[in-house]
Amino acid sequence: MFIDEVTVELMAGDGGNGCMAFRREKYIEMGGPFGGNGGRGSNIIFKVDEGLNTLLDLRYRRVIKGKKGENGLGKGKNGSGADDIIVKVPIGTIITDYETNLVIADLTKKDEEVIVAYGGRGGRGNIALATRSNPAPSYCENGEPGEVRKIKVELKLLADVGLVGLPSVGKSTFISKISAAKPKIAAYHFTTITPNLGVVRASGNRSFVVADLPGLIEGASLGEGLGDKFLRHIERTRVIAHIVDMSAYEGRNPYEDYLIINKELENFNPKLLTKPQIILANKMDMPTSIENLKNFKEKLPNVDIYPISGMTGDGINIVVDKLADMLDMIKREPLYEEEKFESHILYKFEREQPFTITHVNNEWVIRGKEIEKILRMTKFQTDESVMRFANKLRKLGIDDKLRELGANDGDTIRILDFEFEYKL
Ligand SMILES: Nc1nc2c(ncn2[C@@H]2O[C@H](COP(=O)(O)OP(=O)(O)OP(=O)(O)O)[C@@H](O)[C@H]2O)c(=O)[nH]1
Ligand SMILES: [Mg+2]
Repeated sequence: MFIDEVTVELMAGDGGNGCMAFRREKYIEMGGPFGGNGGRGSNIIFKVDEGLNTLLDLRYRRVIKGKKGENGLGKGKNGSGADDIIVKVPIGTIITDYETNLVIADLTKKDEEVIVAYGGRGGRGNIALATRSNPAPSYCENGEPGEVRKIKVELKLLADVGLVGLPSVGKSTFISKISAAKPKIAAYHFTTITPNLGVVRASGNRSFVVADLPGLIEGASLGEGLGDKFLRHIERTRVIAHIVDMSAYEGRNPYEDYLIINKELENFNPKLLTKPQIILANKMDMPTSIENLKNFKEKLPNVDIYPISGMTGDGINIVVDKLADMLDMIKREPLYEEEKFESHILYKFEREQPFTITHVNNEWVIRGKEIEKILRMTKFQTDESVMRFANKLRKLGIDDKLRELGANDGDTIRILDFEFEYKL
């Protein structure tokens, strides 16, 4: 099965917890801090695997979860980091953030990889937390939670030439003649239901990749037939080879067919019409084709039209070399503008509001990624760690805001499932 779009939820691994321990040695009475740091949680990485050509594997993995880093231990032992999760995807895979629609990565190169969700860093143990003013802290941190995000994964085939046309005009026959691709060919419409790729060799040791796509019909851009599902694959091709059936099979008119297809391309994305297009007048072996081609040419006097027969192979070598010549002249342009990409770090700051405060059922509820993260990283075992947490609340400005909003001594404050009393 060919799958070219999936949404996936990613949960990178949490960092391991830091450790609080003290040195206890025979002849040393008061040992120093001795707790190690937790290890980093798994990142979730997407990597190109050239052997793949569909996103099918991802379809059955709606949630991808990273592993937690190991906890730090006594005797200064740091926990080890969890192995990263590598998700293999075909070349041409685009990953966007589900909420912001910003592009995280467009993977177009062999073995290219990108971290899509970052694992949490390990919590610090009390060795790492020692300072000059507090050389033996009796607290440590929990690991940082791993990044959680929903993404859209799309495949846009990385072909040089896209074959477009109405059903049964001979697209699959053509690709089977010019490459080693062996698609299904038949007289009924929509024989091809998923794209086929073929590598074509041209003169001068040149080669390029052609995509045979399912047939388009009027209204395809609105979902008719196999719809716009496959139009996306044309977006990345550098040249469009538009095949028109000159035999006027089933009483059709080649010129009208030609207009229908261009209209659908334009409706889907006006940029498609600015791509170089070559017109292949196919089925020239049929008796009616000569007359039809003459009329077709009259309608399009300034356009180069290449007569071919995918069946007999007539004219196809000329077309193959012409395509190679065209490709030599056109460089591959990036599919997305720079601004459409998210910059992983900047974007975090933009999106995250520091915190919100609501007053419900006589409780002040504080929400916010940063404060929730701090809470989850705090171990409330000792007065010291509670003090540290209170300091952070003050630093983030939460104390001031509560006072401003009229919180009174003794009111209940809640963050996630943690409750405490407000003290002025
Ligand atoms: N006479 C003649 N018949 C052809 C030629 N090319 C293709 N055909 C026939 O036209 C029919 C459709 O061919 P396909 O190659 O399957 O057409 P397609 O454009 O891939 O069709 P869909 O996948 O359904 O969109 C088949 O019966 C082919 O044998 C040609 O050059 N001459
Ligand atoms: Mg076909």
